[in-house]
Amino acid sequence: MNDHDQKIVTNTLPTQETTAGKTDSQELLSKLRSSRELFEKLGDEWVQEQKFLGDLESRLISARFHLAVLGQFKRGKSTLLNALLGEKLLPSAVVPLTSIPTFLSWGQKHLIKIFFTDGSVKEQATESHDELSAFLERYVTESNNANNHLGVERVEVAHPSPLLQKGVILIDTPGIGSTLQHNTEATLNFLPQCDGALFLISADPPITQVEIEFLREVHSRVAQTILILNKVDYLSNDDQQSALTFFKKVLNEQLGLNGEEPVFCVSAKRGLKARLEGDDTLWVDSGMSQLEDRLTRFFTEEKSQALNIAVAQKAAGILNDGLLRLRLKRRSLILPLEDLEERLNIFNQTLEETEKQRIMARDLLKGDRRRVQETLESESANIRKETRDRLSGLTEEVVTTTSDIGLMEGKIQALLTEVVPGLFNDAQTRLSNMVDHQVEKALNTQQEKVSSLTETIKRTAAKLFEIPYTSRERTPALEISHQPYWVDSNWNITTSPIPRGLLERFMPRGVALRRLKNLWQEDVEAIVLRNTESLRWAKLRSVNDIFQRFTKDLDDQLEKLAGATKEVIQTAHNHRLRHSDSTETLLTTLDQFDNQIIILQKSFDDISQRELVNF
Ligand SMILES: Nc1nc2c(ncn2[C@@H]2O[C@H](COP(=O)(O)OP(=O)(O)O)[C@@H](O)[C@H]2O)c(=O)[nH]1
Ligand SMILES: [Mg+2]
Repeated sequence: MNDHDQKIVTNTLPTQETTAGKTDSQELLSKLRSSRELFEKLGDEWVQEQKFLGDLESRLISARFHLAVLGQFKRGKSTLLNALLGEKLLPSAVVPLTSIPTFLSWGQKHLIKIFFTDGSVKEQATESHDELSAFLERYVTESNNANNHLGVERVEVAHPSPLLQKGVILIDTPGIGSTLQHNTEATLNFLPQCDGALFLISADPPITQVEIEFLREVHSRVAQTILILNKVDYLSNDDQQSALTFFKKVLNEQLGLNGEEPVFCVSAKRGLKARLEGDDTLWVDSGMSQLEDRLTRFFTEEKSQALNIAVAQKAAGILNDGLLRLRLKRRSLILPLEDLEERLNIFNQTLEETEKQRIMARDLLKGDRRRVQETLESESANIRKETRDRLSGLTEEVVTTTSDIGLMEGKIQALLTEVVPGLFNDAQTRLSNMVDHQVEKALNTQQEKVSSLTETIKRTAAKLFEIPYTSRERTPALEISHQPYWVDSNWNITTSPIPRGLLERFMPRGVALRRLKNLWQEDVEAIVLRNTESLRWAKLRSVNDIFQRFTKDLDDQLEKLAGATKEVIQTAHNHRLRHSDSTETLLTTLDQFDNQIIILQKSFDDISQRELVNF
């Protein structure tokens, strides 16, 4: 990494302060860098350590906290986000918006990116506020993009707000509620990948049963929820108190919360005004200032602490491995030559044995993969049957309950538009849960197997060369990256282009109805087939992809460890044969590195200990 890169790094790190004054993330980052540089000086035999430590640096730098803003339509989600940004950017409307989430993250300049379901992207970069919000409005509002006919998948906005610079990504979500039922399901599917949620209600009208149910689900799916009572500017102090008491009573009775959950009372509208006019007093009065503090302090710190612990522990483990090989090399430089060769032979036998076991484990994994694919196929067949039954039932009901044949087609179209997305979102969630669970189990078993093989290699080497070695917990390699993704897919609802009911109107009613039932049955069949197929295909691809990547990662892990361990012994051996006179100098250098690694390792341990105490 050159100087230029380093500058960028420092600028983008979350910047919470600890009691020591220096940020933990920054201290950790600088230790990671020192460690990596140390292994770079040690040379190519430690290239794995250099790479792993570099990976940890990037992970720390790119850590982001995903915070979804939730609530029914018109509770003021977009207004609240605009207030936090200090700009009227997101469209705030009286009509329901489409089911398109907007991701707000930090950028030096304003930039809007519209991602379409066909994979294309449209960008708008301008500092003109009007152009930006007009551009957004074109894609995310129901009035401009009814039923998402433009095929937008998601929207990303880069914005230079200080809150975003702290590493928070704010997500404006479609409002839940009865109007667009499938939005609720899509939002719920999306939540487990978020780190926290802001849940908005207001007193106009008071919390509804739909919202209570939604909040209940949110609570069970997302780690942290912050409750917000918005639009308090409508209320007198007394009214605000009674609204709050009522809300807490509901939380207690319906959700079993003990009443200690803080509820932030805000006026997003006044907050926005305060930011636009630079009125600090109004910002505090609007309640937004307290909310903002809570967001930065609580969420970003909590997340970065957990991440810091994980990173520090991993780094200590990496140093441990590097140290073991350094000592192997040192020992290989001083053992009598014959003795060294004999030990190297024994070690090679161990490597052959672990290689055999690795091949066996890989075959087992192939079997697991086949079984996952079988589950996927049989569950897709179930989904096909269930959704077909459900949709046929519903269309038949329309046919039998509508007396005017001319009205049927419209009714059925409306019904399909309403029901299909929810139905297939549910199916998708079910299929995913089922398959993911099985995949995870298979991969975990494989992970354990490979971990135990790598441990065998290290232990054998240590024992054979009489080096003290304590194993360090190395967290699993399996880390599927979790950028939240919106699962509200573009489900197919197209029926036959030939208008129905024209011909049929002139037939005897019994005949006409039978004919229409059959025709719509065919449409339903086609819709079900297209949707289950796209669902099955997408999942199959992702399953194959993850198995492939994982197998390769684990193979690499083992192969590289074996190779690197053998290499240090081998190069020491070569060194002995070629220039035995310079061995003393090399030994002294290795001892110095040994000391430095121990010091760094201790500082990683300190960071993870200190963080743990703070929790
Ligand atoms: N009086 C008042 N109105 C608000 C407040 N926050 C939002 N609104 C209004 O409520 C309506 C819906 O707001 P919007 O942000 O679009 O809600 P969303 O659908 O949840 O994103 C708009 O007319 C806003 O001006 C508030 O704090 N006080
Ligand atoms: Mg909105």
